[in-house]
Amino acid sequence: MKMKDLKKKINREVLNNGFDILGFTKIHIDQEIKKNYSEFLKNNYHGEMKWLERHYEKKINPRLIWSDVRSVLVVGQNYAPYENPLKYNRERSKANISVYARNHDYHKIMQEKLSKIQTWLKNELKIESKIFVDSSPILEKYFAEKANLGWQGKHTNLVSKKFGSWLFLAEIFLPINIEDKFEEQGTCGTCKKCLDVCPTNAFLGNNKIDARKCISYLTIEYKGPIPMTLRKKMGNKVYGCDDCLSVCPWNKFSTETIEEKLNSNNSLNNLDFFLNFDKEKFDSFFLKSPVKRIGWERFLRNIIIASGNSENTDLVDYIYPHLKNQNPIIRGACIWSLFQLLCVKEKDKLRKKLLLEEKNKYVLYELRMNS
Ligand code: B12
Ligand code: SF4
Ligand code: SF4
Repeated sequence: MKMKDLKKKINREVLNNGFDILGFTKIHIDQEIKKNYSEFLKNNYHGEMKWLERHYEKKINPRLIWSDVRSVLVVGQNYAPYENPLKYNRERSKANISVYARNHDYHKIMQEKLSKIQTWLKNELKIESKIFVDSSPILEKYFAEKANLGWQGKHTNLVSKKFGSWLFLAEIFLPINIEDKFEEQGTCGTCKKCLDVCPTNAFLGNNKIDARKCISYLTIEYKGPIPMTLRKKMGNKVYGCDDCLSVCPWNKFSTETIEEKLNSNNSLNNLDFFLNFDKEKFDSFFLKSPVKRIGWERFLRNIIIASGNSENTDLVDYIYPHLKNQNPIIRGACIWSLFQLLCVKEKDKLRKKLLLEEKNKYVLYELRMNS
């Protein structure tokens, strides 16, 4: 079959399976990208995401993942929300979950579609393949740019002229040489809205991020106590952050996703709704959502910090019971949060009580720092 016809066939199959955009590229990785990645690691900008170190060799050499791979087919899934998520930052008593996590888990949805395409490739074209989404050791944004899906914006994510900043990425490794001619899809120009909007100043300049400061990292990946200096900046965000994506001017060309399981039309719940949860309720409420992967305790930590930022003193009664939690990180978060909401007299009462009862050094440190 001619290359042009093969591409056409695969193109049709990928779009028929519900993906929104695709492109082919070779597996070569530019020297500069390898250097940037290793600098990112050397500077420890990845924080606790140690798997990014373990992934390094495979990421810069896709043949270590699959020795037969010759090309990468990159697919994109539009998950554009129906309204600008920046507006949710103002709803201080609500638990602000990133639009990508308000519905079903995109990993599962994309994996199912990729599996169907993989079977089709094998049965129809006798082509073996490997499929990947997100957590695999693949430079997804780099390959997406090379496959003409868009360009890596200053916020480090891929920007598309058609879908703005709202594309999930996934890959199919192919054992054949098939590629699209690289054509620059666009640039950020002089815009730097994403850099300016970041509440925690996580960007180190164009295309560079210190992930340790990113609210997405802090709420999803980071297990410890949220650094004190960043707590207020988290506002009501309890899972991920969309600020740098939301301000991107290219979003004006995007249209709401038609993938029902990925739309973010469901409204946000109040913080007290979650403060009343326990592990069982958490597991069943987030059964199909990506939120479940952080587990109840990390989610509760985030909910308590957001409650401290809410200026809603009604939440105090819902926070108090969590002071008895076995996990010192939860008790520490409660202290910080209560000290944001209580009056001087109540703070004093709480301090005296905790000084008698609390034995954990870290929790006592929180008490000292917040007194
Ligand atoms: C680790 C990770 C994170 C980390 C680190 C983020 C980051 N920017 O690397 C954290 C937890 C913070 C994160 C957050 C988010 N993530 Co994330 N994440 C990943 C993951 C698993 C790996 C990315 C990685 O390798 N990072 C390491 C750095 C070194 O890689 P890099 O950004 O590609 O770095 C390059 C550039 O920065 C550049 N560079 C570095 N220095 C310099 C200097 C100059 C001068 C230049 C020109 C370039 C340059 O070179 C580097 C090497 O290629 C990918 C999936 C994957 N397998 O790729 C998803 C992925 C990037 N995440 C994604 C999403 C959606 C998000 C969030 C929006 C989720 C949310 N709403 O909370 C946020 C966005 C935050 C942000 N602004 O990046 C999507 C992005 C889709 C897209 N359109 O690009 C991906 C691709 C997952 C997917 N399959 O769809 N994420
Ligand atoms: S996701 Fe939020 S915290 Fe992270 S870099 Fe973007 S704006 Fe900053
Ligand atoms: S907000 Fe501006 S600088 Fe940031 S990615 Fe979009 S176009 Fe580029």
